[in-house]
Amino acid sequence: MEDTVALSLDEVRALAHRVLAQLGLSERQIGPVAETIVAGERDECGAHGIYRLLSCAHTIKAGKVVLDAEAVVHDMAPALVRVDGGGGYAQLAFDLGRPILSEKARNCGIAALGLNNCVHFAALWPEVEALAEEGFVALAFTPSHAWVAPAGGTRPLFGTNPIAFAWPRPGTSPFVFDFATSAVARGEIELHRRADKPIPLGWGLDPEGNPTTDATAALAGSMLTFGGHKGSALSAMVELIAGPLIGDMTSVESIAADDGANASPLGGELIIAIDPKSFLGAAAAEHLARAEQIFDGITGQGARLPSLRRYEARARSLANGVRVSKKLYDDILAQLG
Ligand code: NDP
Ligand code: PYC
Repeated sequence: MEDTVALSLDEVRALAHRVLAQLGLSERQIGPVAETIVAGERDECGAHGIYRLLSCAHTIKAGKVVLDAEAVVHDMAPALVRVDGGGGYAQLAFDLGRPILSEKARNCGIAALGLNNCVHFAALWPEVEALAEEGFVALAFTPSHAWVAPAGGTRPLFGTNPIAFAWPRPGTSPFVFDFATSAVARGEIELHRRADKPIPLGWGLDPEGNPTTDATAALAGSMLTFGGHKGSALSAMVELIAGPLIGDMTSVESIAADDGANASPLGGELIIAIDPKSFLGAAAAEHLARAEQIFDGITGQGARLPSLRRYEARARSLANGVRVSKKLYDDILAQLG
């Protein structure tokens, strides 16, 4: 069995702060970036927890993050706001834009936040979950780097392009799902490569376009979308609505800007918030209660709700802390010189 190290969540947070500070990231960015890393580790989302400190180190050392970025708000319309992240991490721009998005969604019933010119390495569920905790139905989308072939093709065109959705539930944590439109996130294949483990067929093609179980070959070749043509169309949708619609890069443009550095993707993100109270007025509570029948219908037949695993992991981690791979921990400590 793999050697592990036990850490409290405060120790995870302190480690993230130390590494990011050592890398020269501004205090203003360290806080929100560290919190998404802590949240990923806490909820046992291995590909987006402290492992991402290594990609932060790589991306920052490659000069691909503006360390002292200042995000700037552009109020576009009563229900539309854009935040230019100034080349810093997306968490900085989201932090600034989120209260404005909430206010606009309360005033207009629906509102959209476009984040521009940001570096992306994180899972999207922390953002939509936070909006659902405020009572909104929320959606988020972002392109990444061109790593994924369209269904029927063999060459990278799309990013791993996640779609996240959250629904507020009375008296309990929101219903949330968040997944890549590729068969898995690229981080998951990277973790297989680190552990020297084969990947299942269906995750990727080698550089010659053949199906492969070799993680290194899939990373060098192309990843595949989930659900054949359906995941492929959803991935194209993410490219469009979180790229050209908000004046930002496609995954092809992001990887071209990367210029071989193998750094985290650069570009945009679209977040939509809908206020059920504006749609439904006094009947909102009744309809949200009716929605619970859907969730009962899922769990009532032994199926699980997306987000349940995370919430269970969260409860465990809050009580007992987390265990992280010793090799990963040592690799992160090495960043501190
Ligand atoms: P998965 O394929 O593991 O899917 C994750 C989602 O599906 C979660 O909501 C999960 O809930 C739910 N789920 C998984 N198994 C089941 C099940 N048996 N029954 C019900 N629900 C289930 O994740 P991916 O590899 O596609 O993506 C992982 C993360 O990577 C995402 O958070 C995504 O945001 C992130 N990512 C970020 C990118 C970026 O550019 N910023 C790019 C690509 C991915 P639960 O969490 O409870 O298990
Ligand atoms: O795992 O595919 C991924 C990913 C890309 C950017 C952040 N995560």
